[in-house]
Amino acid sequence: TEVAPGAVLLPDWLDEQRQRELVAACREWARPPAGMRTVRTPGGGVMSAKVVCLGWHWRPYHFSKTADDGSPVKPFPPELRELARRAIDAYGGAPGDGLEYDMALLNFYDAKAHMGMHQDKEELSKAPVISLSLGDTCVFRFGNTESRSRPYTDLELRSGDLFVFGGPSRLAFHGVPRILSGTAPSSLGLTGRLNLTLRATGLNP
Ligand code: MD3
Ligand code: FE
Repeated sequence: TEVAPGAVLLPDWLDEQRQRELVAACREWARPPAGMRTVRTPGGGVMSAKVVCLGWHWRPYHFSKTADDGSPVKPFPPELRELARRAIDAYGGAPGDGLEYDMALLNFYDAKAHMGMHQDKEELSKAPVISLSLGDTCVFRFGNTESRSRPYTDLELRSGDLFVFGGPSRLAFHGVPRILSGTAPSSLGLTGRLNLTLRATGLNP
């Protein structure tokens, strides 16, 4: 379903088996070196969601190849390149779209974590951002391209949902005001929420 121009939500896109495999892989990717970390924002704040990066290391306003602990960033795995291609197919991309994905950003939310309204503008590529939700349901706030305030639409993202943000929606403000604690499918063995985004940085290796 097209939520806004270029923003397509495909509920329940990942079956439970695939969700379990992804959660297991994310746990591995979260291990040090270059594992899960806390992100400090330039304004002196701290993000409440914990972050893991693959392919490129993201800091606010900057991509690099070196993690905060000085280790090289983990590689972008071929399985995620294939997942991106399938997601862009499902979104309705043209043949060949979906081959340029080179980084993943994993956000781990506990019951109290949230994410303020922001735009994702670090990437040089206009390729859509691919979002996969795992674990607890969240309230996702999808706004406009002008400011972080109204008008915006609140919707729930559930475990297994695919959401692709391209076209005019690529630069929309968005955030996660809250996590609905205890709503994760019990078979996942996950407390909290895990969001996996796949991106094309448009940067050279
Ligand atoms: C719309 N993550 O990592 S996913 C982020 O659930 C981020 O962890 C949220 O915002 C999360 O930057 C939201 C949905 C999402 C991701 C990226 C977008 C929506 C987007 C980029 C552009 C427009
Ligand atoms: Fe974002």
